[in-house]
Amino acid sequence: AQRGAIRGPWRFGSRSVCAHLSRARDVDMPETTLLLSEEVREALDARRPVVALESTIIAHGLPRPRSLAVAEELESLVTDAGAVPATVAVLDGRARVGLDKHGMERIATDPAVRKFGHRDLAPALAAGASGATTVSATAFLAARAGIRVFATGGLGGVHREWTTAQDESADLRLLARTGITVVCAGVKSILDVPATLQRLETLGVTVLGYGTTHFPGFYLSSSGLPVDWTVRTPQEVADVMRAQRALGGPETALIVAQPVPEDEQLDPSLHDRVLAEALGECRERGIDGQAVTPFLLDLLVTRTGGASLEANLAAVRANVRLAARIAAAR
Ligand code: PSU
Ligand code: MN
Repeated sequence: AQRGAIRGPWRFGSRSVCAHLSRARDVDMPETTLLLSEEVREALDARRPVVALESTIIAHGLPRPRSLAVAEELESLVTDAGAVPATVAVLDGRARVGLDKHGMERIATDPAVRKFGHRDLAPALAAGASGATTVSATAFLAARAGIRVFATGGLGGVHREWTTAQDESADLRLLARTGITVVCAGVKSILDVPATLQRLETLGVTVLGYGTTHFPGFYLSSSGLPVDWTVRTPQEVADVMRAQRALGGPETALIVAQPVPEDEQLDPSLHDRVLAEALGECRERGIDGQAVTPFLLDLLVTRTGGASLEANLAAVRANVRLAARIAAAR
């Protein structure tokens, strides 16, 4: 395919969008499909640091109405660190990279906002639907826009009942084929963490522990499992990103796993007790598919008296700050 070519009946509104999209391998995406906010487009043009943020955590991962304040806080953390935030979502059938205040409010407060993984994007766009994007959809759209760094809380992964339910988050497969650096606190501890790490190995996704020799445990600072590589500065992450690009080959994500600070983690014994209860209730109530993760996260918030929410927020805040520093490192 012609890189960056303008084809078909679509019209690209600006050359800069073409330039960013020319990173994409063989498909051109018209500007009407992927809308970059003015701020994000300018920053990418000027090669200033940009950090992508997902919206599922805002719409379905955190309790309302606090989620709106959190969404705004996360964007400010990026701005304070000298980078431009790009929260990703689908609104009225348009994939948006960078939301305005109204868009952010809709994601945080409108109960009709759905949860879109990567596979939901095409039908959502065709139907004119609105939804928050998970890690898989966010990483995809951010990479398409030319953004290299993305921050979230905990990735999706292999669920504990995977032998019977085959529930493995689409996050993993998408990250295996998308060139983006994802800063996270590991994978959500509601998952089968060893099985998820094994899948990441099989899929060829590089995992770096940030300031740790152990894979973080989302709400907990450590999952108890070792990581093969440890980095200690944003510059070291940027060096790995550069080496990854220099090597070429299939594009895969780089996972930067940063532990939630120990004094902000959830008490491990409380975590284990409450999680066991929540998993039991999820099974009894027959909750499945996309509903599993929001159900478990929400129940944990209630049963820990809000402590899991504080640990989740502490992890996300730290990840957003680190992502901004990585985006700024060359
Ligand atoms: N990180 C958080 N809270 C969340 C999520 C991540 O701190 O709610 C979301 C992400 O959007 C992730 C999704 O992609 O949970 C995983 O959902 P599932 O297991 O249905 O793939
Ligand atoms: Mn799932």
